[in-house]
Amino acid sequence: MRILLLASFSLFLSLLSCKENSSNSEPELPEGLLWADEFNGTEWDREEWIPEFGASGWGNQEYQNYTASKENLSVSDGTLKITALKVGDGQGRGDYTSARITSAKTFGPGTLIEVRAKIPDYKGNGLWPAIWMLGDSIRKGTPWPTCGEIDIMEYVSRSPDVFFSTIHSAANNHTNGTQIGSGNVPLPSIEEDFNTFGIEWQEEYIKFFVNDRSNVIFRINRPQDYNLNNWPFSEPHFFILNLAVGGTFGGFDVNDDNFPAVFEIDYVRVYELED
Ligand SMILES: [Ca+2]
Repeated sequence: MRILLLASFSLFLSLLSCKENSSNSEPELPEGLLWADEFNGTEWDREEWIPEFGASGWGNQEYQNYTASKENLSVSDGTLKITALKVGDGQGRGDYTSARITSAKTFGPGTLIEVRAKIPDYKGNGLWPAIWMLGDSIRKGTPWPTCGEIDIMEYVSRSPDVFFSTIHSAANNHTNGTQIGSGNVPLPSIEEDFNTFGIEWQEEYIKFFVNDRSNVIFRINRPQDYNLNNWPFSEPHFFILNLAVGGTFGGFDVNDDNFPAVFEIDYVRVYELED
């Protein structure tokens, strides 16, 4: 992992020097930063993000069809905008479009991650925006949940003013009710303001926080007898940013007044943690 981080860091340094050569207007990056996307400019970065497509239901009988069209996925005024739209009669598979992107880069323990985002304005049931990570092994054939999943922030509009942080592994996951998570975390401003959702990720634990690193809402420790089934979190994970509509968690009673619904992400930042 450390080798991977160092490799990412070198890449970052070379990217940084390219940027410095090409533009003097880039904002100054905070100290210790390994990688970030500030979503400046007018396009999402095709090298850093991989869009996913389709209306497969995504394992939860979700309604949205993911596209990478400008209507669903765009960058403007310093934020990434994932916009869900109603394109059909409503209440059915494919009746809505939205977007889901995964990061090309992966990250692991020894990092502090911060994602500043605003949930869509509250208008009723049916929206499910999320900031989360999956173990990179899933890209090489390891099935879910053995690959590992870290849900930094999940929100469902049927439960306004709260969010959830959760981890899933082969030993602990929602299919058998053994996932480990924060439960409801109250955050009344979540639909009105930007908030920062983050994790402090070390070999021995993951701490989830909101708005300030000291504001820890949930901590999970690596088990004594750890292995890939109960602690896949020593392995690299990639980011996923998405806005789902309906489904078993989002809820099937979708309020069609929600649309267009905009999930805005100001930045994704990954810092190297001191030992
Ligand atoms: Ca930004």
